[in-house]
Amino acid sequence: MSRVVTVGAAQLGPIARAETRTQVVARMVAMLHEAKRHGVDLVVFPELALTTFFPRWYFERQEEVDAFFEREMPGPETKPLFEEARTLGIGFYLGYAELAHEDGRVRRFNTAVLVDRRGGIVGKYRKIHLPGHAEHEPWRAFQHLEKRYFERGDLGWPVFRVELAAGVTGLVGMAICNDRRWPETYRVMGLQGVEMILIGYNTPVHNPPAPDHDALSHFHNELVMQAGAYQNGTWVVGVAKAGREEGVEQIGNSIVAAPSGEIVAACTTTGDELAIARCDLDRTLSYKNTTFNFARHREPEMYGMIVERKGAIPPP
Ligand code: CDT
Repeated sequence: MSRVVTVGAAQLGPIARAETRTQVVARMVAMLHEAKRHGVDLVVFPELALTTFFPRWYFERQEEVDAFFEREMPGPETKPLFEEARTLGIGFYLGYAELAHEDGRVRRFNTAVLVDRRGGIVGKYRKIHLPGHAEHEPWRAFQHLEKRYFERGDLGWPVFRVELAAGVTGLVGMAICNDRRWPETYRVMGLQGVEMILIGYNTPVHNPPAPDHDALSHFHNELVMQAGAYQNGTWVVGVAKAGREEGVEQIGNSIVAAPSGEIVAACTTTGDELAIARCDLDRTLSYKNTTFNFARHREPEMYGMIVERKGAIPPP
């Protein structure tokens, strides 16, 4: 008996600043229909999928920033996405900027939700590894102000038990963009038995502090997700918002990596494109039960430094 979930990596091409959420949702709904025609059970959309990638700009007024945030999910513009997915019986991952009123104050997070085939939110994740900088740095060709506009996520990396396809329940976790470069992200979910990790991203080709990495951006994208999949015996679905957005080139290269570490599906454009993979969740078992049998082979008492120390301290 296999446990197959058909997954659609729903890469989005550029979203202009002037584009409305209603227009973006219409593009996403079109992708849901295409997914349905191919028998897809679960669609993964990118990080901050409803608007242009606004951390590339420095805004002086908070109201300008807040215009990119959602106050409710679903809200009036996103409800059609939830309703169409429910009608089609498709679950989805959606990244968006979340404005929440919590602990008597306004809080802002880079968030993703997992919606099940019945249209209900069954999981939430708030991005933990926020890249970039907190102050305006005019020397850069463009800004990356995630550290200014978002708080660090406060939910850890929970793993959710969700019915992903008719009669197939799986263990699903989420991460967002820069999280995918850190092995801790995958391992915390691996330690909860995760079978599929969903990751949306916006990755500029050009990295202003390290332009010598630019030519390696696709290689690094694949490297980290393939390694995360293999080392934890899990499926990994990585999905881009891609293409030239407001003058900034972003990578595509959306992929599905199998628990073997192999890429089994990939987008080949930088526009709206669906890459589809049939993912048997039981293919995780041969890795989880042998090479990466954590209970048998991990040596956590030797790993203390990983949580005790933040930056590297070389020996004297
Ligand atoms: N959105 C996001 O997290 N982007 C970052 C750019 C980092 S610059 C190396 C990423 O890790 O792709």
